[in-house]
Amino acid sequence: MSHTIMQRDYQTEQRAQAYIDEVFSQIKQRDPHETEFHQAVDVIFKSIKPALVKNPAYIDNRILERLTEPERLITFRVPWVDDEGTVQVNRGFRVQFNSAIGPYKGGLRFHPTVNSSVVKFLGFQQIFKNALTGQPIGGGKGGADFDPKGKSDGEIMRFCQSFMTESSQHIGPDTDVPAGDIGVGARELGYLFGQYKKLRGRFEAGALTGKSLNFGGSLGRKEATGYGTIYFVENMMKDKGLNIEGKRVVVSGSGNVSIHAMEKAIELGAIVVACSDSDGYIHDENGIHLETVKQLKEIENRRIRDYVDYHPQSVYVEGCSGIWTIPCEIALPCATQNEISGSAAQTLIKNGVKVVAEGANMPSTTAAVEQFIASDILYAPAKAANAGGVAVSSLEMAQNSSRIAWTFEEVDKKLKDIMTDIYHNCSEAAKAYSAPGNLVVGANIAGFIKVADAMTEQGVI
Ligand code: NDP
Ligand code: 2IT
Repeated sequence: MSHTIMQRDYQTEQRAQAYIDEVFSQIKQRDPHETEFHQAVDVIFKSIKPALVKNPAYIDNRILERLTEPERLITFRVPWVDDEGTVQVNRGFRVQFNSAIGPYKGGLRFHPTVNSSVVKFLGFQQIFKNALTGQPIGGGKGGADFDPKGKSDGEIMRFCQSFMTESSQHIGPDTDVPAGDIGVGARELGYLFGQYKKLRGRFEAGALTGKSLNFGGSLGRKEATGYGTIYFVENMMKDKGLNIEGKRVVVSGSGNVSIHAMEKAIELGAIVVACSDSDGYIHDENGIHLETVKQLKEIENRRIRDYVDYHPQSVYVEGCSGIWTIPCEIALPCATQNEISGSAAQTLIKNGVKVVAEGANMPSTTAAVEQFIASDILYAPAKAANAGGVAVSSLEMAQNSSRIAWTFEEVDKKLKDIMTDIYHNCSEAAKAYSAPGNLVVGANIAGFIKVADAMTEQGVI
């Protein structure tokens, strides 16, 4: 390479890094308290320099400032009346982050920790996740700082109705399509849909996904995130001549994602030895009895500690973080953000973990991710590993538009193909950008390029 070419490359690289640093420092200055959002931006910014070097038009078009500023952030009052007749007020959010490749799409989270930082981190990473699915969906997210725990069915219904009274004017099948996330499942989506239909005076099935099968839901959506995560793990392992059969698996959480990840892993011959809820975890060396977990968590609304009453050979431990001290070959964080610390990652690695795949969104801290990458763990970042849920949401939208319902087998086959494509696209992008095997770089660059190109082609809007 001639001296001048090398110098030019160096200058472009310096310019790209200076641009990334400048935008990141502006973001932190502007909203200093939004730490989760900063973390999600940092993950993308640490990967994309080679894409900016290859295509400096992204810098000229100020793509990073535009990508990190939501198209719209709606904050609203959610008043409702509890069973005692007392008026309660919660704060609702919807972030419509990016519509470059389709209508805003992303779940609703009802949890006391929800705030603008959490909604923005989730909405931001949703942009790239949705791009990776290959489906025509933009990025959005929403929720409320409402705690569904201990609420009656009537309270949940009144809360959902009030939440939708405000949301209905912002959403629609071609505008913004919410779905579930933590604390929002088929029951909540039913109440949300009922209120949406009443306010609209029309049956617009495609305005929400994750609906009941009785009114426009898709077979396979309930299972999609957890199953998709395992399909992704299968792809990663196959590439290294490994498979899931007989492997010991630790899964955090015992909600929608967790239960279906366990179900598929067990079906493929793995031994799931632990799972948790927000109080603590159970450890069953002979393999968790999933039917008991389902009965407790899906049907009876009880705590995971009650599992030991039915399986006395198992152990319950109070507190969540200790779950990562259990030796396993496959770790699947499927509960919440930042649940694997740097030291938990170190312990997992010391105990021989081979695969870490994120069913939850941003469950590994920055320090944990660094450890996984440095130790050559097969590490699948959330935006790739858990994209199956939103991908099947998009298939639900397609079925709603065409008024046709596919069989479970048809949806499951499409999900498998989508997860295989995501794995190969991330893997290829990692190779093309000099980071073979690094799926963080692969997922971030593949997702970023698709969205940045769509934004560029649509002009400065
Ligand atoms: P659920 O509400 O069904 O389950 C959440 C599970 O995680 C519960 O077991 C819950 O315990 C536990 N949990 C929640 N918050 C915490 C916390 N702060 N500390 C410890 N444990 C906690 O939610 P989902 O299964 O739908 O979501 C789980 C994760 O997967 C989230 O990160 C979500 O963003 C992500 N995700 C979900 C998708 C979906 O389709 N649903 C798609 C892609 C990602 P408890 O019962 O005690 O509250
Ligand atoms: O984080 C996620 O991808 C979800 N909660 C699912 C979003 C959706 O629209 O199905």
